[in-house]
Amino acid sequence: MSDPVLLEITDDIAVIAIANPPVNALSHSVRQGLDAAFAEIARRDDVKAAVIYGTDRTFIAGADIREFGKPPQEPFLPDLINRIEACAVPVVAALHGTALGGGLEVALGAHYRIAVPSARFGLPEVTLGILPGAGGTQRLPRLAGVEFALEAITSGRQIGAEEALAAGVIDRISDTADIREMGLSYARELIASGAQPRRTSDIAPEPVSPDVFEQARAKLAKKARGQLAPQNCVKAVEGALSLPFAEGLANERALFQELMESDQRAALIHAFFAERQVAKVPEINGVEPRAISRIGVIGGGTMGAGIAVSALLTGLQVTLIERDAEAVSRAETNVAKILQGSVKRGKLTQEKFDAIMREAFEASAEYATLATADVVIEAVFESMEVKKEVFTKLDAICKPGAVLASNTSYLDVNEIAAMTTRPQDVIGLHFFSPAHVMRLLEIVVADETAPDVTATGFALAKRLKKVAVRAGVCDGFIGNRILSHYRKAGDGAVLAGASPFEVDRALVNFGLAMGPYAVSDLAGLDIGWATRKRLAPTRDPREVYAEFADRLCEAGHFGRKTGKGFYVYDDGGQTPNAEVIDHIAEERAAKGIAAREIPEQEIVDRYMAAMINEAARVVEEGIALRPLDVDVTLLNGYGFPRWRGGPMQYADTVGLEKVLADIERFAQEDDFLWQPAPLLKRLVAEGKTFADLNNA
Ligand code: T1G
Repeated sequence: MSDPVLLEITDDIAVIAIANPPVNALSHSVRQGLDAAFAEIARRDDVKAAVIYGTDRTFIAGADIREFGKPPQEPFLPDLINRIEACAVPVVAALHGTALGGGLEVALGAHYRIAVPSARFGLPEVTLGILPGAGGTQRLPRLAGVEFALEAITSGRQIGAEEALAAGVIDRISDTADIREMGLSYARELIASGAQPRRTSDIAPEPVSPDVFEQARAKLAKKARGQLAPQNCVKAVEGALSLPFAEGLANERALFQELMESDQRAALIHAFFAERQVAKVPEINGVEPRAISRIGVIGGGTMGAGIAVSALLTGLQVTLIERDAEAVSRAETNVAKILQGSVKRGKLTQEKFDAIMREAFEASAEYATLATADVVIEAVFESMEVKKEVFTKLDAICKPGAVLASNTSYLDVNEIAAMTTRPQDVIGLHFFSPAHVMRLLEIVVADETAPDVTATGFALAKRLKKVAVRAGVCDGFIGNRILSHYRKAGDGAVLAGASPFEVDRALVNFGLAMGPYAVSDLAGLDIGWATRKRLAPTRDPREVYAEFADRLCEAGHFGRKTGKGFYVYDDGGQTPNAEVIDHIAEERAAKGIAAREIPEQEIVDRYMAAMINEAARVVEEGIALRPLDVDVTLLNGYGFPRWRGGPMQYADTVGLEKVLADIERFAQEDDFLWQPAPLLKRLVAEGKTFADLNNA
């Protein structure tokens, strides 16, 4: 591989070009190259300034995350950045693309910073379970103030060039396509004006009240409950105020190392790479997706309108079909309302909204308007009869090569494909509600789906900024199938002695955004009830069926929408519904169950063991390609705590032996629900992990 760092001397200026595609990460060879370049500059007396810039798409996007977990190699990044800062001549960082993490830290070690208008900046380390470990927590507070630095570092968010300029992170914005020239002309100007090196470490940080740190800690204890990195970020920034620079840097390093060794860092890095690896699906490798510019959506309800907005926001043309004029008008209102939400949140200008509604979006009752659609996504009522009617019409109307997709959340996509004369063009695109917000998209590949149709599904997902996961056809695909199992484990814990409220609390403490019973109330208890009734004829008589939720539904309590479910909803918020306890007590008595206290950890163990066990089956059956596909699904569609990496990462962290032992323990209570998955048993026997399968 050619040298990733090139040094050339032009007009007494040392120009350092970094060429380490795809994102100029600070790999070992890049660090060595930069170190050598600044050693060379220190040796020469004909150099009056230096410029660092990134070739191709971006400045440095950070340390090379692939090196994490391996023994660090010198030069270490903090030392390298100190060397850049110590340079005897002015150093200019010429910035474009994304200067993130160690990349921004390199720029902060330079003396002057100039950027193009589209450049973006950030210290996203906290999203990886670590913290800016190369001076970012010490230099950013000095340059931009403690409060700006605290917010930027604990959120990990990206910052635009204008905001960076206003905060003092960069000195100039220059609208040019020639990054090298931009840096050179700034350097020439600095030389001409006799400018000297301007070292950020020399700046005394503006003091702030200690309350600033206490408030940050308290806010993060709620917002980032259970997470280590945000709290260490606060401590590192605190050190920028309370310690001299060198000691602040040492404090940052110690806090960084502590995080590097944590399970949370391993889990968050796993999530980062899994969300990229999940799109690497063998069957579409090298397969050209079909062109996508016009999308058809059938159904203008919550899902259809959300899908339409998701496509409209990425510049696609959308034709939405409803059954009659009144439904068309309702659909238009739904779409406009969701888009207006983006305007209110500042994600869309009113002008753009008007342009979308005028030029990109149309709603109609005429299927004929779909004749030019490249992809049509059906999002109508979950009934095979209705789907049959829709797909028969689509088959007759749509152009050859149009992709016909169903948003069904559990119906058999093979059966839907068989309703058409073109099963090779049929696929499942299972969006999650609200479709314009949730990142997960399950791409359900039917038996006859053509590879380029699957590739088109992934291309559409990328266009919609979704995280797509390939799923095989089964009831519930990946996520909902696993969900039905861990929900049963929750019910089992309730029948054994826990209350639904204890189950919710245990899982919220574990890191879920909401407990399963609160989620059911939110979604509507009638939905789960309908599913259970649908599956009743096929239910195995050995299954221990929990009835207490049915009792609530029979009484008309469907959760938030009726003001009462597992919880009672009034203007005082939500409080446990005592009626539930009576239903459960009656059910235990009828089933002859003597309730016992279920410790919080056991609730978590039951929940996780059921999730992991069914996930192992889903992987073994090929419904999910790899364990990482299950992790990506649960992280992006089911609120699984990201800092635990997903159920399979969690299983590897606690050990598959423990998971199997838990399953065998619970099987003594219910040997139908708790049957160890063969894959899990095999991995334990072979001393392997789910991670071993990810890389197989
Ligand atoms: N290291 C290694 N590989 C990386 C990488 C990185 N930092 N960033 C991206 N990649 C790979 C990625 O896996 C993918 O690989 C390809 O590049 C394109 O990425 C000391 C310790 C820069 C905004 O957290 O946010 O610095 O799948 O698909 O959508 O304080 O990548 O093609 O084989 O995401 O255009 C801090 C992480 C590191 C930035 C581009 N930096 N990257 O997005 O492309 S920690 C980050 C991103 C650190 C210091 C600490 C995004 C991007 P493949 P992509 P994209």
